[in-house]
Amino acid sequence: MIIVVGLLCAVAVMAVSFARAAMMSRLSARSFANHVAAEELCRTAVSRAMESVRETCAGYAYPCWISEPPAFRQDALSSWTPGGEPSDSLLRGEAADHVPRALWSDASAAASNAVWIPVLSNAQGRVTGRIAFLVVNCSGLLDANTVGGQPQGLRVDPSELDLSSLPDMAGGSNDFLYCREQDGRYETLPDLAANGALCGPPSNLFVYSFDPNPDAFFTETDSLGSPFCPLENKIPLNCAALVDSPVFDVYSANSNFMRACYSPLASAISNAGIPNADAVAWNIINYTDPNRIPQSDDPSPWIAGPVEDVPLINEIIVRPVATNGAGPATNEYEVVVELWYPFVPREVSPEDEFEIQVAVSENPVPSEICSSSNDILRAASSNWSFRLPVSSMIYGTATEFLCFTSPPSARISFTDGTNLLPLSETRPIWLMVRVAQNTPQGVMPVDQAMSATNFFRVTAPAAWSVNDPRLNGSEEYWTTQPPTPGAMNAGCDPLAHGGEGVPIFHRDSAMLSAAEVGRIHSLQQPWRNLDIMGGAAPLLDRLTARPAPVSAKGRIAVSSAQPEVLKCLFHGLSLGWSNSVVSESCGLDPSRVNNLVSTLIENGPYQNFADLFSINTVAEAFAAAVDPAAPPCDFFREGALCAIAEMLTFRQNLLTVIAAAQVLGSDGKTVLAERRSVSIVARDSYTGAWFVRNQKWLSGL
Ligand SMILES: [Ca+2]
Ligand SMILES: [Ca+2]
Ligand SMILES: [Ca+2]
Repeated sequence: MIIVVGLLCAVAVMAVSFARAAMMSRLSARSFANHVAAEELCRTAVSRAMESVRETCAGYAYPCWISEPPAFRQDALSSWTPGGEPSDSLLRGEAADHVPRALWSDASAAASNAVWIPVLSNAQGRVTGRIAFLVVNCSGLLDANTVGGQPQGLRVDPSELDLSSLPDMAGGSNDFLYCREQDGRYETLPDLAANGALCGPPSNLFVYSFDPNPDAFFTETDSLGSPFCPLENKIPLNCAALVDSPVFDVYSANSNFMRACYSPLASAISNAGIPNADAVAWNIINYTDPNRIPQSDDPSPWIAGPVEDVPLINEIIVRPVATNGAGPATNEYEVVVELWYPFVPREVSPEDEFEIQVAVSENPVPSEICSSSNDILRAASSNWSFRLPVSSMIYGTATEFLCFTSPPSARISFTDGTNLLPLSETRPIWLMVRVAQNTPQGVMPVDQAMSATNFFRVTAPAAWSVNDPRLNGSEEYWTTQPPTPGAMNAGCDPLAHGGEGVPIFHRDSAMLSAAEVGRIHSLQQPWRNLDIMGGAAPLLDRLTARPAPVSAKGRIAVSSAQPEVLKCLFHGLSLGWSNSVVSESCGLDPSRVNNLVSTLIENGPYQNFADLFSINTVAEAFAAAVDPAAPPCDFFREGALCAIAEMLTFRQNLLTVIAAAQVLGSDGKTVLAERRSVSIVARDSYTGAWFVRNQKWLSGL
């Protein structure tokens, strides 16, 4: 009996224990299920947040939330639904450490407006949970993992940025870079905050950057941010510099080059709305190709063809020779030809084997002679014609201009048998001047003066000057002027009417930045190059200096609203050029940089380069940022843009999403579980595609 009762008691105890354990398991299972449901809701909240980003960014390359409903701030967006119940602060606790300080005021203002969005169960239509979110736009910050660390070099990589002006740095940028080296990659903002060289929580720095392809551009704005956004690849500028096989058969390019390189380039230029697209394309090709022979599809490209950095015929003087060099002038004449080499950084050396050819004839010469590359001296009276080698020419030195005079043996004279007779309408001479280069293919003309069809008819002593020697093949740009042998011509003003100025920069190798197209002669008027901070800005969107599509890290959004980030782009920047003798350099003016930065912020955000320069104030601010003491020429005027263009992106949206989710009980009020997370989301502003770079669960409720 006692045993039986004892057993029953034991069984009863076991049953109670079992029931209790079962209840505990059930509770724990339910709690676990609620916890999982809350995490799932939290992920849903991130997706819902990105849906809000998609809606508000449709048609824009950069978030512009300032004009949206009241819950939105410039760089922050929060969950909102009509009549929504305010969510408790999304930024409490650990979450706050994930917001860059530069964005704190926008983030906290938006967070205070965040509301819960109810989540309804499909089956019963009752509220089973709710979500809230805050999206902080971190696109306009610097990627702490990639910026800085390298000296200013070719100025094409964000690692060349000078971080020393950044207020985030406590002990100078070197300390920061040293700590970064020790720490390795930063994955979250608190991770970055542990870098001992920052003066506090990161403000203008972020831990990620992502531009899926800087070498693509969009062709239509309305569908920006959707999968239907039409994208095209940018066209390489450096085709002529980078192809391995020979491209040119003397003056013309082979068909492979024309199909693969020239045609896409000319089309892109034309599609950008630039006049004279063919001529501009050939100018780009000759700027980048290693030779100095002007190539184009023109049968005589040395006459009015593309620009190469060769000695250019600048002034032609026919003058009487003084008796014994000092006495009164006689009716014996000499020709003086002035060459100008206005190019940097390249120079002309004797090894380049340039020569000047002056052909003088007492009879009209068939125009075919002018347009043929055959030696012109054979077609002229050889005793008045001459050729002379061109030795060294270096811009900024005494050899920038060189004059070549008829040798005594080639002086021009007419005689009646006794006396020398003057030049006159009835006793004219015909004159043609060329510069040629001795190449492995033979002596090839590279420049020719006056016009394609005429030997130049001279009936009296005079001096003829050209305004822009690159246009010296056209008669219309020549005028008679007081002679200026060895100096800039009377009637030449490289800065007139917004002209580009001198020197003219010419590489004969690959461009480093697409913005170098601003140095390309546009052929429309003297001293005009492509205005990349104006009508030619669309070229920056369509052309690339890189050989192939790349993924670039650390690019900076020029639409950033953070002044310190934009200032960093220009900090410590030095602009300049040098040849073997002369160099010119200048920095930027800090107060004018501040003005440029505020102009950029006031007028942003921007869709692309064309949009950036659609208003003149931005171009003016770029030009004005350069030290006012800098030489007045486009090399410096466009220098600040040229130095940053390859580091910019319009495609990179980086978002910190703080999400909260609650699972609610059957009364729709009791909170059964809550989860909060912070995610870094990278978004392609062109297609709207996005991915979560990392998601971290936040501790505590
Ligand atoms: Ca060239
Ligand atoms: Ca060439
Ligand atoms: Ca001159």
